[in-house]
Amino acid sequence: MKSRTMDHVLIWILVLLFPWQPCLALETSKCEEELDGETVYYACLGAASDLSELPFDLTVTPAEYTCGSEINGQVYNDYATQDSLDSEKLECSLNDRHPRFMYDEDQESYWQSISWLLYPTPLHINITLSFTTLHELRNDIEVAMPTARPREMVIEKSLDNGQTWHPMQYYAYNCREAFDLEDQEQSAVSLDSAAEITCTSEDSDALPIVGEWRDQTVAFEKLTQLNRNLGPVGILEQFENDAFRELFVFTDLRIQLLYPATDGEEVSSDLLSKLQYYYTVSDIKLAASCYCNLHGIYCKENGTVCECQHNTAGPNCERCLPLYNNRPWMRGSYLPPPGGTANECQKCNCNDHADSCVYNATVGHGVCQDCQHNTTGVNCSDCQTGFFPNSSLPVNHSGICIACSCEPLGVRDNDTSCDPLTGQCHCKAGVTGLHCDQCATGTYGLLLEDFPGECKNCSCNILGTQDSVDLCDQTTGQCPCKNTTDTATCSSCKDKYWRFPENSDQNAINA
Ligand SMILES: [Ca+2]
Repeated sequence: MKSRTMDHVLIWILVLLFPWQPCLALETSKCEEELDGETVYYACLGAASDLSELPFDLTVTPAEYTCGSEINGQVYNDYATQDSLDSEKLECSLNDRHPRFMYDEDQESYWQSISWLLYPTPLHINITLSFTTLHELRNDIEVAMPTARPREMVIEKSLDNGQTWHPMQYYAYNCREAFDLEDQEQSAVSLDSAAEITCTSEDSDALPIVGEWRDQTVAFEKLTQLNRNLGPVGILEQFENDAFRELFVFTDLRIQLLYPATDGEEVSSDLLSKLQYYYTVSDIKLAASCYCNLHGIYCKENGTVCECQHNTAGPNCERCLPLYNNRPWMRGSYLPPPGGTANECQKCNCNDHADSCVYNATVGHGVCQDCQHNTTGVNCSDCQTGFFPNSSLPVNHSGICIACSCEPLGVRDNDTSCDPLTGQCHCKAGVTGLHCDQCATGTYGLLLEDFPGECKNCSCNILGTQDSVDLCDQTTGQCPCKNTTDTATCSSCKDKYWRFPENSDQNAINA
């Protein structure tokens, strides 16, 4: 077994060799495999994808704030750089500055907003990336902004498809003034401050760009910095904590551009100087994967739902399959590194008689629901009231439970149940048989309409019956008469016979 120190060394080597490799990784990307007839489960995680490989929609709001748009009948396509300001205005067209240039993998092309001619109306623009399902960030977000970066900006995220938003990082040239927050370098993040949402001045510009296009970004680098400060294993340990892990999970990301870099001239009436205040984005870079709770590698249906393994289900593999709730659902774990733990859902023991079960903490395992085939019990291993097991069949056989078929007229207190092992119905006094459908020896008539449910004595005249028996037909009550005697109880001579027998060996005498 590899030591923890070796893991540290190995992961650090990987991080140093491949700085853009995802911070979060597992030894194997397999979820499960068959080994010697047994299924072996592994925590599993797909490879991180770049933005270009992920399904998302990007929207700019207000949409008309893209350079070249028409607002109230006027086309806003003029802009300037400080270099060009004194000589001429520049113009852009919507086609050249379209939002799609933010993710076209071409560093030269870029989106550009309108210039801030509308001051003092705020130049607030939201760039929203909507993913249809939860994704997890696997590395930094880098927003390349080739002209001046905003004076104020926020990166936010939503976990509910844009219904509510949570800030991830504030950016301001003056954090105190803009957001009433202390200016803090992202590299200062520690375990204690990991959940804190901070403001940094590192990625903001004070002035409009002077000179050429610049290779500069606004970055969200909490994951990388934590990885650096906690160590690659340390950060994996933190992912056991829900609040920590959720820092990096999202359905949507939103970049709020709140104030462009200006030289302060916006407050004057100099329209021309306002031409140099605007935003540009040439590239949004991030690495993410669909969020499957370490129970799946791929997303299917155009990236909208996880292809769940480990007997899990749901868009994010966030629950167990119906018949696999023998223990509570658990998220997969990165621990122990580098392989992690699958925490797969386990099948309930329902003996093939149920399609679902629910974990019950009191009994300590899953309780089967809606047992079929007349079975019952937490494991569908008993027969329902009114049924008993066919001992010649295996317990998972659909015919395992046989109906008691007790005769209602013959049971005690209308109880038509039977012994759960033998199938013996609960007969009232004087009634016998497995199903309580027979009168005891010497009685008859349980099912007769004249006196239903009663067993009457045969009352055979033993002098008139064969072998002197006092037994009669169960249904009719007919005693077995000698060939010379008659009536139900064999108490008379047949026609044409006389002198009824005086002992058992005698017959009546033929006339
Ligand atoms: Ca581009």
